[in-house]
Amino acid sequence: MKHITLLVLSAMLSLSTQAQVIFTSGFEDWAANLPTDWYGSKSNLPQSGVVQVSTNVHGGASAVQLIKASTGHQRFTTQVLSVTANQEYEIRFWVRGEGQIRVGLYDGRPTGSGYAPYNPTAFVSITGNTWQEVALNMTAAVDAGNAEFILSVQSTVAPEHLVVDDVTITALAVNPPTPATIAEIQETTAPDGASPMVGTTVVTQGVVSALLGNGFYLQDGTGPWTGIYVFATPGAIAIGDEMTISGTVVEFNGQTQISSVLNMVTLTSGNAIAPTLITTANGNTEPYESVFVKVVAANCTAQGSFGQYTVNDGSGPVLVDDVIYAYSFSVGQVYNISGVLQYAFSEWRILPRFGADVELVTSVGELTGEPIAVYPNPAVDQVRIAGAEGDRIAYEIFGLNGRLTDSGTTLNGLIDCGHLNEGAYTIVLRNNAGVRHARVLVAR
Ligand SMILES: [Ca+2]
Ligand SMILES: [Ca+2]
Repeated sequence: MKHITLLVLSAMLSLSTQAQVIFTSGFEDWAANLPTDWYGSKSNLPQSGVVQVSTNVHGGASAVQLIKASTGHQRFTTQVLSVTANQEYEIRFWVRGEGQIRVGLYDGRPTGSGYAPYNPTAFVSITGNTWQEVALNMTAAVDAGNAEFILSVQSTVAPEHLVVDDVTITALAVNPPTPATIAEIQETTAPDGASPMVGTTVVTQGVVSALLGNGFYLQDGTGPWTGIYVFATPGAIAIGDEMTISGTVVEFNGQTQISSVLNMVTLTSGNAIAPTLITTANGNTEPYESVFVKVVAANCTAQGSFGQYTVNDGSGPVLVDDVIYAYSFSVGQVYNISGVLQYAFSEWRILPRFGADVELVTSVGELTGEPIAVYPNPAVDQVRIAGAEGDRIAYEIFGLNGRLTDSGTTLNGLIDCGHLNEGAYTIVLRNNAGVRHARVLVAR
């Protein structure tokens, strides 16, 4: 049973990618001196320039003669046809006589008064009055049920002018996009961070994590390589939308993007997105490009220009930028900050999305991270971190007022606290595995 279902599925998939003829005309049916399947509303060639020909036809009993003796093209169009956005069509026909001919497409697109640009479909010059076959391609920009394909003619020469017969319009086969996870697109060892899939048309899936004016970020799970920027107007898309997107992988100013988007489908909405906890130093590294990240207990160390601030959790500085949401950080204060990690203008920056992405740490209770045991507790001049005796782990020690009191790196799992005043402290520990915290009382 399963086998049969798979066969049917694969048959459907292969059908959807095969070329399909959508229109044929041999100019055999005429009414009121016009071919019945031509002379749509976008025609501006006068009716006097459209003549039924019954001698030296290519097929059947008649063909059409198109007369436009001067320069300055005029359109002879099909009746309305349905076209699909981003689908390429081949317009194939036979022609004889003398003059210039090219193809075009009206699909009601928002630009060019609804017409596809003629460039790069240049005029083909016809001479010698022998039948020749011409095939030219046009790509629809939008889904349209009122599209008209165009034969554009000029500089036709008597007595034959241009005679056209046996037109076939075919929706060309589409190479199906390559399925790839965001991590498969992003993970790279290239020094410049370029995707190994540059130039590939992919289909991928993720949850929208942030919106920009002309694009958005897509997140697939958590961890390195799990975010990507999509260069496409978000429209009605919202944060939390789970989407399937097909488009081409490109590198733009050092950032990996999905561009030339073919298709976007929203599967579900309102999905929660968990941030990937990173150190501020990791915020300057390729694996976290476009990932929805969170830094914890980061000191604001400087205010720059253009809404930028520098924050540092002790591991190294990273920028926070107001590209999406402007927050007035205070130099010297400690923050937990979530946002997408953007690479632009040769800089890495965390972009918070709204107020909830910035937490001012005013008490140690707000620090993120699972608690970890330390001993002895109370401590006198040293504490030892349980289960981390052999590791070197970056730490920061915060007083009850939330202010950073000390920072350093553990040696054999030991932290010195002999110089601390008696009292309660929170120790924040971070390594590649994440962020943990411990409470310790210093008493003598
Ligand atoms: Ca014919
Ligand atoms: Ca990249």
